[in-house]
Parts: sequence; structure tokens; C-alpha cells
Amino acid sequence: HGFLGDDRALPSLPSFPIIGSLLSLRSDCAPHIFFQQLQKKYGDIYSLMMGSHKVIIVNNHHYAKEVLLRKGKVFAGRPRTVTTDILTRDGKDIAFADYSATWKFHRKLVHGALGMFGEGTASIEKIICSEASSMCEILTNLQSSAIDLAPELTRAVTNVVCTLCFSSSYSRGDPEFEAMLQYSQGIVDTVAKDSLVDIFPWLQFFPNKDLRILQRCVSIRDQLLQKKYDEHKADFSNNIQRDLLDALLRAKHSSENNNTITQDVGLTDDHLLMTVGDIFGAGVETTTTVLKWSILYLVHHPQVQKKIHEELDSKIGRDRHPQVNDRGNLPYLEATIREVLRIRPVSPLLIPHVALSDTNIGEYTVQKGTRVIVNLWSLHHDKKEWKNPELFNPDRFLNEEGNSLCCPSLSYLPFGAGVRVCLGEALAKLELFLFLSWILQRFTLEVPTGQPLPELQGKFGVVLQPQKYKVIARLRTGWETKLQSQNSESG
Ligand code: HEM
Ligand code: PLO
Repeated sequence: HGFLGDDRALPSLPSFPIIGSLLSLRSDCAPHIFFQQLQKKYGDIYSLMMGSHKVIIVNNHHYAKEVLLRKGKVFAGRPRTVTTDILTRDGKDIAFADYSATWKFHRKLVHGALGMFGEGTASIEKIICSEASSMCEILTNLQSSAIDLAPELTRAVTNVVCTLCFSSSYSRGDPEFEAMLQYSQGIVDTVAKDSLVDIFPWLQFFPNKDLRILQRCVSIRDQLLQKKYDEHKADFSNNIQRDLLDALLRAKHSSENNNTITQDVGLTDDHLLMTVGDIFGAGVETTTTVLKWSILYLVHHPQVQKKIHEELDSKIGRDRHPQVNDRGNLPYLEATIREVLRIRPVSPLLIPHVALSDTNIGEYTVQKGTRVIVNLWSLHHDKKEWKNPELFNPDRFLNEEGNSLCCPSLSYLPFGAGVRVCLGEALAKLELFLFLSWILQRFTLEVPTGQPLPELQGKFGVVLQPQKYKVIARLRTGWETKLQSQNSESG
């Protein structure tokens, strides 16, 4: 027991020189689940050593909010790791960049550029709906056979973010798109997984299969980004701003004409390339993953799907398509999206934070340079905060009457919070709402009769992805005749 006012030492896992707590960290389960289990022995907050780095694991929302919100600026740093340095050319992006003027500047720049798609002909809503429409056409043609929806979902989501970043999109079977699918999966499988190279940087100098895969995938990605960059540079005009890349180039030009701040804010070719790479990568992998989880849970819970169908039938009907304005009128669908983001958070450990100065969390002293991992999985599955946290139940986000949304617990942060909060939250929520409402207005999703339900356990990586599964997207009754009459009207 310390004296009054004295900060206390954190409970910590046993650790040894060089290897740190490695011996206590051997486990068959994914790290977010293992860290949740350690909570029973060490409490809601504890520390361990990853090699020579001290890491604090936070497992409840009180401490999490102190780190992310109340002391957000103090904990706004990011660690440098071998794998993220390969991906981002030593942290020249946003997500894995340490706290700096350059990071701040690029965050603001992207935020402003995404805002320019608010309204008008180039509105995000129009872009998403157009992709949703062609995806639904394709699903209609593939109807009644069990298929992996992932490629079509990914293409639709990719085309939205491709339009925003580069004013371009991919058609079915485009070899560049197929290459993108491949390298992106390779990166997700190998980057920032707390693999041994990130704990022991010297391991990178020995042959390492994962690191080779990462390097190859990153080099393919960089070629693709470089091509887009060169094209945009070639037809850059100060008067026309088509997309995010144009916005970044314009900022670069104007700072060069003022010839003062270029050095300071870091508008080098590398920075621009890595920033747009972040938005493109995050834009594709996160939203696609949530759509895959959503469909998986809807197949497991036909009664939830039925309720969404009823809501769509009564609020929208079949004579028009879902639009942004319908968002407030479809609380059950919104509640379902919230529940998916709770039960299977995209980023169960967020991205690690770093203390930029000596500070404290609760009564515990924290030294400058300490890494802090917020275990979102523990927050979202906390028995004190959620009734039966393992059960998928959208109703927990609705009031008694079931007609308006509510938040039953503060232990819910799917997009993080504070200065490092997700930059794409609004875009992601809009996409999830529109894509799911378009799909469910027209289709019933189910497993082929006699087949087992697909696995609900995720594959841990930089995003928590579901395992591959196949479903049937069956046109709902009424739609067959509807499409026929539309076809005969138009031709
Ligand atoms: C960061 C969640 C979609 C761009 C994050 C973080 C989370 C998150 C948990 C880390 C916060 C932290 O470290 O404290 C999600 C979820 C998404 C999603 C659940 C989809 C449902 C997107 C999209 C974009 C995006 C579509 C791009 C337009 C970013 C960026 C960061 C970030 C750039 C890094 C912010 C920084 O470090 O300053 N996101 N995200 N995200 N997200 Fe998202
Ligand atoms: C996804 C694979 C891409 O090829 C590269 C990429 C860039 C940004 C990353 C993203 C990946 C995964 C999800 C991340 C995003 C930045 C913010 C987002 C980590 C690795 C989240 C959920 O935090």
C-alpha cells in the first residue's frame, strides 16, 4: 500500500531480460481473447514486456476513455514496428505515423477532401448507390447457387473508395483488381500482427517467410499507387479537383509556391503516396469485412433478417431504392449494424498508442514511451456492461417499443475515440447502411439446405476477418416479376 497520493505500480506479467514476458504469452487463442482471459488473473489493466518494450493492456471502458479521450493527446503516439515501417515507408502515412505536425496536417487534409463529396452530382451517396445497384444486378444473375459473396462485395466497396481517391473503378474480371485482392490479403495476413519481428526487430535480418510475403505484396501495391500518382501528376490542374489525390497534389503545389512549409508539413511524394494508400487500404478492408460479418450473422439469425425485411417493406416498399434520407426511418437495420460492430469489432485491439510524456492511468504511473493497447474486445464483451455479450441481439440497441435507437452501455467504441479516432467513420457507416439496405430490399440470404452454418470465429490480423463461406442470395417474392416488367418497359 502506497502513501496517500502516491501512484501505484501496475500488476504485471512475469518477465525476463531480452525475451520479456514471452513465456507467459504463449497461447493458442488470438491475442484479443488471450488478453481478455488474463484479465481474470491480473485485473482490468496490467502490463507486460514485449521484448524490451513495456506494454499496458487496458480492458475496461473507464481506463480506455482516460487513454483515448481525457488524455488523448498524451497517448496520441504510435510505436514504430518493422512491419508497419515496410508498409508505410517508416511511418509516412496517417494511421501508423507517430504524433507530429505532418500527421496532423495530413489528417486535416484528408478530412477536408472527403468533405468535398458531400453533395451534388459527385455525392458519396450517388457513388455508393450506383455501386450497390450494379452489385445487386450481378447477384440477381448468380441467384440460387451457393457462392462466396466476398469478391463482389469487395469490388463494390473498392469502387467507392477508388472513385473517391482516384476517380476510377474496376469492372468484373479486371486483372488489376484481381492483383489488388491478392496483395491486400497478403498485407492483412502479415502486417502489425504483433508477430515476433515486431517484438524482436533483429529477427528481420534472418530469413522470414511472412516478411518476404509482406515485402512482395507492398511492392506490388506501391507500383499500383505510383501509377495512379503519375497519371494524376500528368493531368494535374489547379482549377479542377476530381478526387482525394488531386486534393493532395493541390496542397503540395500551393505549399511549394509558398516555398516555406513544404519541409515542415511533409508533403513529399512519399507522404502523399502513403496517405492515399492508407485511405485506399482502410476504405477497402474495413467496410468489406463488416459487410461479410453482417451477412454471416444474418444467415445465422433468420429472424433478424425477417425483421429487417419487414422494416424495409413498410418504410420503403419496392417502388423505389433506399437512400440516405431513409436512415432515420430504419432503426432495426441501424441496430443490427451496431450489433455487428460490437460483437465482431473490425480492429479488436485498435492500433497501439504510445505515451508521449510521463503520465498516469487511474492511480497507475505510466512512463513516456510506454505502449498502450486498448482491448476493444474486452470492452464489447464485458459481462458487467452487456447482458449475454456472446449473443447476437440487435434489440439491445433499441428502446422498449423497438422504434428508436439507444446505447445500452458506454463500453462501446467500434471506431475508437479522441484525436486518433477513425477518419472514415461517417463514410463507413453510410456505406454499411446503403449496401445492406439495397441487398436486403431485394434478397434473402441463406445457406444451402442441409449445409452447416458457417463458422463465427474470426481470423485475427490487422483486421478481424471472418473465414470464407458460401451463401445463396435468393430474390424475394415479388422481385422476379418486378424485374421482368422493368425489362419489358425498357426494351
Ligand atoms: C483508424 C475502425 C473504416 C480510415 C481506425 C481505428 C479504428 C477504426 C478502431 C483506430 C483508432 C485508434 O487507434 O485509436 C474502423 C471501422 C471501420 C473503419 C470499424 C468500418 C466499419 C474506415 C474507412 C476509412 C478509415 C472507410 C477511410 C476512409 C482510418 C484511418 C485511421 C483509422 C486513416 C487512422 C487514424 C489515425 O491514426 O490518426 N479505424 N474504421 N477507416 N481509420 Fe478506420
Ligand atoms: C489493409 C491492407 C492494405 O493493403 C493496406 C492497409 C492500409 C491501411 C490499414 C489497412 C491495411 C487495415 C485497416 C487499418 C488501415 C488503417 C486504419 C485501419 C489498420 C493494412 C484500422 C481498422 O485501424
